[in-house]
Amino acid sequence: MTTITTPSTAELRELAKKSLEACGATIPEGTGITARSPITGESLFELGETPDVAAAIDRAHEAFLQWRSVPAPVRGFVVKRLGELIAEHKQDVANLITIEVGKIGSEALGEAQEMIDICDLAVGISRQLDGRTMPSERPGHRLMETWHPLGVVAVISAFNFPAAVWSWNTALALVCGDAVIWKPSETASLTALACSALLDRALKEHGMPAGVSQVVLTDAAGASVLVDSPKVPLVSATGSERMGAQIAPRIAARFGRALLELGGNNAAIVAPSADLDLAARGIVFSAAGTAGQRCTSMRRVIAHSSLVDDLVGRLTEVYARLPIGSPTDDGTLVGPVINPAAYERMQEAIEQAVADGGELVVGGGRRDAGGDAFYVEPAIVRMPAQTDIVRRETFAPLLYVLEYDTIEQAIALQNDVPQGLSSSIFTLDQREAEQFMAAEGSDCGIVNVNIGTSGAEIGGAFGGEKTTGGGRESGSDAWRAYMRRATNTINYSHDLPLAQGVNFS
Ligand code: UN1
Repeated sequence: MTTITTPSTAELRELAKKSLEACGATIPEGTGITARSPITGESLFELGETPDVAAAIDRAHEAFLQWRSVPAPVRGFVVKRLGELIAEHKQDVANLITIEVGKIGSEALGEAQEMIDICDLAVGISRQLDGRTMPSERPGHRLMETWHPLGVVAVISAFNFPAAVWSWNTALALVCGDAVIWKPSETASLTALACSALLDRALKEHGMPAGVSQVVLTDAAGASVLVDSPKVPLVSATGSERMGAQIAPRIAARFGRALLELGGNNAAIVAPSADLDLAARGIVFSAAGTAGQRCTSMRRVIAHSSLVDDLVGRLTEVYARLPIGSPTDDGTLVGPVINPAAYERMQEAIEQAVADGGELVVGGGRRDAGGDAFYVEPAIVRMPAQTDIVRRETFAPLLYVLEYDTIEQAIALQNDVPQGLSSSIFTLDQREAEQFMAAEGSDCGIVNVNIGTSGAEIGGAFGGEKTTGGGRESGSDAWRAYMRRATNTINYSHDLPLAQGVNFS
């Protein structure tokens, strides 16, 4: 095993402390939650659990009653300030993301940038929470709709985007007039404390109620209180399909709304006309970047039989020299996976794929950094068919390669998985690209041409179909999920004509 050198846990702890302090965050005293770094695999701090999630809901609800009456553009000022504070503390937030989830510097800064971007977008939206006006069938009447704040929104976020996913939800929910309770992943509490401290500051500077934003450090039992509370009209949850399947029926049973962003099994089709250099670069970023731990990470390549050998050859060459190491080193492109379980699941998936007739072409080994830190070599497995293991999401840098002969076959393979988040095609043939984006093409929420599956901008709606959960966050009109719609019929005449020509006199 090649050895990896990392900073010491004491050094990471010191940097985390400095970054937290700079953001105005304090570590809650007590026990219950352990902050750990995948860089060394050791614990950083013990944190106190939030004792009473139900009380946090009550506080948020109280604050909501005031916040909903603040004009939306004024709510936008708070979000604008949040964006400024994140920009000011971009490096601090990025440090915490690197320390806690192992992202390389550029990707951690990219995540902080994504937060600034969504704040900008939300500020603009705060002046555009528009409803439609429709013609009424009755003379002297007007028909229109008004969008109102919804209430308390619970944001349950995963470890892999420990800050950005909160900000997508929160920036929009705030301008929409909602209060937000954030239940971060237990593996990313420090990042959550820093980000919520910045929002607390923005709220305070604008004289707004503190209860509008709260973070609860808690486990699945604490999350259940949010999921089951009738005082939480919307639960926006990012995580595994298993988690989604557990909470969705419970939210539905109380007629709450769920915005789910669950698994992905994202594929790229590489067609005969593809620019192979571009395709290889796009694939490597999406499949090996973030150590394969994005919902949008590329898990499958579906390559035309005429070029599959060439493509696999190119990818193998790049994979063999990918700089794997501590994310605190400038040259590193692949940091650690989050925990030992992630490594084990990757090994099991490789074993199963090989048992199914697959060929491990490159990677899969572990690089020793000592202890419980897990640095893995991104792997490529060529598969004879899309077997069960390929149809499952393994949250690690593991890429399956399949081949096809006709574009119809390729699209059928792309769609023949339970998940429906992101997809892409590398082609210079416009017919093929259009076919892929058409109704009978990719069934995913994100359908790209000549770029990989990951790295979406915040301007578009983000989310996917099937077991991905159907939710849409971030740009376009995703804000509507955070509001309730009232349809208004206004009679400005002296008569009372009834709709559908009904006569009642
Ligand atoms: C996620 O992995 O949960 O499109 C979100 C991307 C990022 C967001 C990923 N903008 O890869």
